[in-house]
Amino acid sequence: RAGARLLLAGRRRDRLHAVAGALETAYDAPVHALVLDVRRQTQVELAVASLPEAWQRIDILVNNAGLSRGMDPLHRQPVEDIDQMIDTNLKGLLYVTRAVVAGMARRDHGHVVNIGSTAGHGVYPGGVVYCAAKHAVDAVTRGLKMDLHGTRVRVTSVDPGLTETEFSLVRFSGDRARADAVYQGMQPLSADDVADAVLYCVTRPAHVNVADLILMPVDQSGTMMVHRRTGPAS
Ligand code: 8X3
Repeated sequence: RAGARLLLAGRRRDRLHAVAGALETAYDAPVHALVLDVRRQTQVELAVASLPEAWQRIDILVNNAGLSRGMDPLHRQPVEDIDQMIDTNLKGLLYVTRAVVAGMARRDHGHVVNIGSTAGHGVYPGGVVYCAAKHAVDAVTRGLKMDLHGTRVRVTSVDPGLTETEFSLVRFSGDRARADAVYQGMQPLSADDVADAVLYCVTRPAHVNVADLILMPVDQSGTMMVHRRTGPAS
């Protein structure tokens, strides 16, 4: 809608192509879809290096891949869950950023938007690894801006609180009732709310760098402080 050409990357081919097709149809937007798992460094490197000529100049990178697994204390958490969070939320973000930012620095133009979290500003029980990864994303955002100091490349973190996507369903391994309970009686943010915040950041005048934008539902006043207007369904 804002006139961007869209380079979409994701693991799930069917969903990726469905979204690409829908965006092409709805907005007449040029779309290039890339099946990519950000955890695979060589795949990331190769994918970015072998983009078709017309898609090589990336102006805006949105690092959105991320997830949370479980809410058990660390000593009861499966090692695979720890690895999946760190590999995706932190290492994947580093791999993609490293591959894309080189061109931005060379062209003295670009914008990196990291999707962080309120979990990058506070911690909560059962969130050790997720919060640690999001704190790390906060450090990456601030450090990357310093790495690029003196260039016109912008670096932003957009940090949402409770947002109803597949996030809780993934965290609770498909347990729909447990996932729904997270948003019970309150209105969470939507994916559109977060996208709107990203759009705000990337459409500021070129000399303005939004360093960090934290957004929460009005019913959330802290990571664990949520006002619920109705009780659980009986
Ligand atoms: C999402 C925010 O509080 O559900 O990153 O971890 S929270």
